[in-house]
Amino acid sequence: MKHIETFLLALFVSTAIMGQNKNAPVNYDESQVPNFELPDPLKANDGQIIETAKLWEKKRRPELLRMFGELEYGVTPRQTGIKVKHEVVATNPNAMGGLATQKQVRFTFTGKNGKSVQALLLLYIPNNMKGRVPVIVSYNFHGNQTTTMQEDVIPSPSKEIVKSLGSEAWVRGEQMSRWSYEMALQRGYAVATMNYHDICPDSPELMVQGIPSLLSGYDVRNRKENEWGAIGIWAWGYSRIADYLEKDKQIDKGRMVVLGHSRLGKTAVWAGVQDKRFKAVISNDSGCGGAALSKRVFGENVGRITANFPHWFCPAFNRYSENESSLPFDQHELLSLIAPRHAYVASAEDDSWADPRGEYLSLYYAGPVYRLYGMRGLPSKEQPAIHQPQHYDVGYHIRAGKHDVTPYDWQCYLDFLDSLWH
Ligand code: GTR
Repeated sequence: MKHIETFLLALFVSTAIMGQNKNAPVNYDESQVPNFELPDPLKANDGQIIETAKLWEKKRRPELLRMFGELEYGVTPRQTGIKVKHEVVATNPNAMGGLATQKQVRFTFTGKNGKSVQALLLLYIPNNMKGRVPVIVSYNFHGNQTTTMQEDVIPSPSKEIVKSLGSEAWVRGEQMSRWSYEMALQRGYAVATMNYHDICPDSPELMVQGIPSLLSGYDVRNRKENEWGAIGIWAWGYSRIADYLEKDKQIDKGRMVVLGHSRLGKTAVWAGVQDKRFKAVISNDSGCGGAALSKRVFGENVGRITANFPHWFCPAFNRYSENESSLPFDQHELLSLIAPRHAYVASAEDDSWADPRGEYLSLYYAGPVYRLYGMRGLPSKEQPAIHQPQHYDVGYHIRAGKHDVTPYDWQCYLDFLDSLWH
């Protein structure tokens, strides 16, 4: 008995220290949202009020960026020592019935330790356009081969690594509904995709086979408080895709967009915040740790996410499990770091786990930073009705249905991008 008591006590103490809690209560009732105070993005840590874009860029932006690195996603190393080689392994000038030129590019990452990792980029470039075209960069969940029925798309290398995650189901075309390639191409946009597991398999056990294997001493279960996790590494991967695309003669490097769904929406935001080459950043249903405000503690919360996905964030984020009120920042400040580039947040009506209202308010409260640049954030605190997209210098929509990416979402994104660039 004594042993059991001691064991339970030890378990309790260790989870309390770790902070993560798989059973942290989940609230879906708006009336139970705690009273919370959101930090003011325009108030520096020393209390100074930021009144100009210049001071924002010099003082407040770097300060906030540092906090998100130190306390949430982990710090992206300045130098990884990783070298990247690109090789075009397939091309098809007549893909999608002549609509596009398809290229498949193998990335070989080699670490200082001599190990290497391979990833495969699938790129569709519209044929009906003169000159350079904008590009939407977006990771896929189950491999390039699942995004289209096109027979010539080579399965992503991660297919083998992630078999234990159920990759047998990851067959050609299986995720097609999430990839409105034709629509994007017809409207003059290139689309580039890669499987995120190629960069870093999404499990603490398998991660060692991705980019982490090239980083000497990296051990996801034994990290420094501010050491990066999977989201940070995937975000780094998005920047490596940008490195390639900005050298492609058909791509307009001044119009690169990063788009991600759900965990990859969190990743897209963190990538877009850090890498200014992304001129528009699109978060599709990114929820907790993405666009949604943490302090509302609505739907998925810090306790749940850090317990279920201990490899996503840095260990310091565990401190805020069931303790969101003590976060020195909130996700509206993350979105505000995208200014003066363009942020777009999308929600789905039935996706309460991702807290649609919290996603909306987060973008709304990033508004003051946009206004510093003379740009238009969201004008109203009232969330719009479904299928009423709000397109200013930032964009928002909520659609009917569940957690997903649909042709309607793509249509809204393309309309928004057209409003900026056409
Ligand atoms: C869920 C997770 C969410 C979201 C989602 C997804 O299990 O709780 O934060 O990332 O997965 O990526 O589909």
